[in-house]
Amino acid sequence: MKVYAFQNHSLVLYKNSSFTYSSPVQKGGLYRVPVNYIRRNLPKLNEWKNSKYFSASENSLSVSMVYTTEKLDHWLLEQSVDKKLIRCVSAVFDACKEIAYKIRTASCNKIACFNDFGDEQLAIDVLADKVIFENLENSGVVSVASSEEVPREQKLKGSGFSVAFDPLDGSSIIDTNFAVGSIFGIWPGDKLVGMKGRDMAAAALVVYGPRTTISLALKDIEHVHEFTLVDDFSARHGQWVHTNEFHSIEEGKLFAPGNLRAIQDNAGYSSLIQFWLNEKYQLRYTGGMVPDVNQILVKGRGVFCNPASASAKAKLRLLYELAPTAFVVEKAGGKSSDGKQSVLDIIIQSTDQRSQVCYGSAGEVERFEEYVGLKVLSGASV
Ligand code: FDP
Repeated sequence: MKVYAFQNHSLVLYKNSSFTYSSPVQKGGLYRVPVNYIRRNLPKLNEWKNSKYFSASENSLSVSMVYTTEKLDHWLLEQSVDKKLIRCVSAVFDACKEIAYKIRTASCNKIACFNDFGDEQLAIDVLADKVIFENLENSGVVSVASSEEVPREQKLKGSGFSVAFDPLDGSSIIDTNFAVGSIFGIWPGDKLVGMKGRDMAAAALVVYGPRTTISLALKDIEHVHEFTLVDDFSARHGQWVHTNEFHSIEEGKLFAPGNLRAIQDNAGYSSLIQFWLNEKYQLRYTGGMVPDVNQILVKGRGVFCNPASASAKAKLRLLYELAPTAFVVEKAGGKSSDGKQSVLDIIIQSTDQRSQVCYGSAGEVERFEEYVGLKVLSGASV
């Protein structure tokens, strides 16, 4: 029997056997118990196992319990988010739920992971791309969509928003079963090129790890909100529940240094790495940008960077990866920089535009600008 405790609001019980509960229940399925009921009847959560309201024996019962906040749709309604934006965000969450399931059930060889889609066996990143396009199209509120897989603006039949996404970031580590992610940027209107990150209506970072989570940032809502996919053993492959809120990124000795090969001809980056080593920072780098950045939100401290050099060029794309991630990081109280300015202030000139980047606490991003800056990129000697 497992007990997972999250914060406030309601208790969700999963049952795959019988158990006794004070109200009549059906066999099987999911039961939501209002938090007031829990407070009245189970003043101490850890006493629940011995309570008269839940009885269990080793042989007859297997119950897992999640003590959590509200479901995604209730949360969105409570925040008074624009109805069209709710439809767009819900389409993203629906797509990610399906992708999470496909990733969990994929089979992998040494090169890639595959899953069934219709009658075909498709690589998981191609599959993720299809699933997202279908969900955005069906939402009716997306007029333009563009994906890192097919980097051009494609007209959809809806109207209201334009969405850029990286369907499966970290495709080179998916066969190793490391955490991978998806990235979404949602802009109002019907174009992506010509916009800035700061113009976004919403952005999201999705982590497919031991848990599937989405860190969602909405323009008019404070902070970043984490939703966790909680399995409900149904054909819907789970439901999203609000599990965390990220509001500050403090100074702290945690670093995730990307594109390390650039230290060969970027002396500023080499010095910055030396600074972190001298200061005995904790190394936490997986090679997947989404989990590497998302950890900064969860821990509330740290730095991620992916600097460039003449021989190790910038790899990450502004539209699909950098701008949406910057939107999430800055909403969570952190900073972003390309070496000189916030990533949110860069005008997106083309779908393929790339940049070096740093995300993290204010002090770390300032240090990146000081050590790395644009020195190598502008041709200045370092
Ligand atoms: P991947 O190529 O595996 O999709 O966005 C691309 C990305 O992963 C990032 O997630 C990651 O931070 C970066 O590339 C790692 O690049 P290198 O493996 O070239 O260092």
